Amino acid sequence: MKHLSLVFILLLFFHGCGNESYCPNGWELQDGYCVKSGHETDLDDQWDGLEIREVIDEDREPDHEERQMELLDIKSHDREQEDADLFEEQDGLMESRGSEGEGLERRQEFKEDGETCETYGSFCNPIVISQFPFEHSWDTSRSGLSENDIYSCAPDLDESGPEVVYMIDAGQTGVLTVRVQDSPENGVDVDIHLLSSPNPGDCITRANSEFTTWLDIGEKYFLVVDTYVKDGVPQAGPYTLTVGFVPAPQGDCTMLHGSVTLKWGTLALPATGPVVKEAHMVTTAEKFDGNGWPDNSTDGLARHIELSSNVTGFLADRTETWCPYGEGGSQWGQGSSVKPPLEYEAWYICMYWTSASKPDPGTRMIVTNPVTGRSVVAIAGYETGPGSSSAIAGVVEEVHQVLGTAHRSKLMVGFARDQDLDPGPVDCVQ
Ligand SMILES: [Ca+2]
Ligand SMILES: [Ca+2]
Ligand SMILES: [Ca+2]
Repeated sequence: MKHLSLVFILLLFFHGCGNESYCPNGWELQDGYCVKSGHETDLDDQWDGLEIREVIDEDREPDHEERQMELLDIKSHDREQEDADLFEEQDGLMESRGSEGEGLERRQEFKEDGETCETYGSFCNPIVISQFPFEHSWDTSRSGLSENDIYSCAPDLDESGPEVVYMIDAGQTGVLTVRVQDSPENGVDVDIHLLSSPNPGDCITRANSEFTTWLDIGEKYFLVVDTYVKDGVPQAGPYTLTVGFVPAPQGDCTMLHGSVTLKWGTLALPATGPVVKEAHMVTTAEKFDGNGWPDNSTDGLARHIELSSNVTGFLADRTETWCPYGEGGSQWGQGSSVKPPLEYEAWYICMYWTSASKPDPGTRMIVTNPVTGRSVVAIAGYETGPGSSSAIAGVVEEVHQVLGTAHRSKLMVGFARDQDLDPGPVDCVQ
């Protein structure tokens, strides 16, 4: 193990020295630094004595304009009126739990000539999701639609039972969490599939009960609740669908260039390496009796998750408990500084700072998945760790979930040049 750690530290330093293997997929070496392919570096900027590497994205602008044009098209006046009409009818549908909607002539792009779209919850007449959190209880055994049997995401699974089709219109880039609650103990197993077209070959992701994925503005997404067929028997029946969305506003993801002193050594930033999954901290919004802290690893945790979800809109299932008791004399859920506010705790990052290098609470860092290019604005200054050079940083579980990564996955981290960024998912425009 000792040898591995040493190799890792050496690798870290080689990174800054221009070892080409440092750069992840989709990034390239320029002037000794990893930048996204197709970007140019500008090393002139200075901030707080740290050298700044400005990343100029020449390709991004027209692409973004195109997306805006597409959005404007989608959001034409007629459409908005249709949306309003549909929402009234959807409300009625939800109250009556599955009665047929009337006159829902909308989103007809996929209707063939002469075909009627009477089935509410079909591809040419989908149930539109445009407000979050969205919740809908229905029953696949009451769906008149059964067109998709197999999805490219999981071609071995038999989904030939009846399905219900939703369309997602978030109107902006962000992170979607979809959950479906069914009852396998009663022979009901419906699954969730996200498609980029009505074609089941265009499956983006799927799950038995929950998935989290990014949506891009201007793209069209269908969400299909489909019935799994087990031993020839369709597991159709009632379900409750819940959809949450965390917007990813556009932001400048430029990371400052410099080095940071940690308790185990000096690290050049931005750095790419293993990032551990951290537990939860008690926030300024929470009150506890007695000594003011949780009594154990889960005391008040469900309330914490609910409060946090209400603030962020992030609905994915959480698995971590409170930060452990006893580390440096700490209480359950206590970090190394003051309590963070709710909206910061959901996105916190820590490194093994020294007392001199510890950033002020609220300091913005950028965390990027080097495989997908997706990024989160993380908040430093409330927690310190992990206490070993075998990981470069730690992030609360929400950050890993949003980036599609896990405990010790390799992530790129650095200090944000823009310290006014909103915490959470970010649509990097620089
Ligand atoms: Ca089906
Ligand atoms: Ca299921
Ligand atoms: Ca299933």
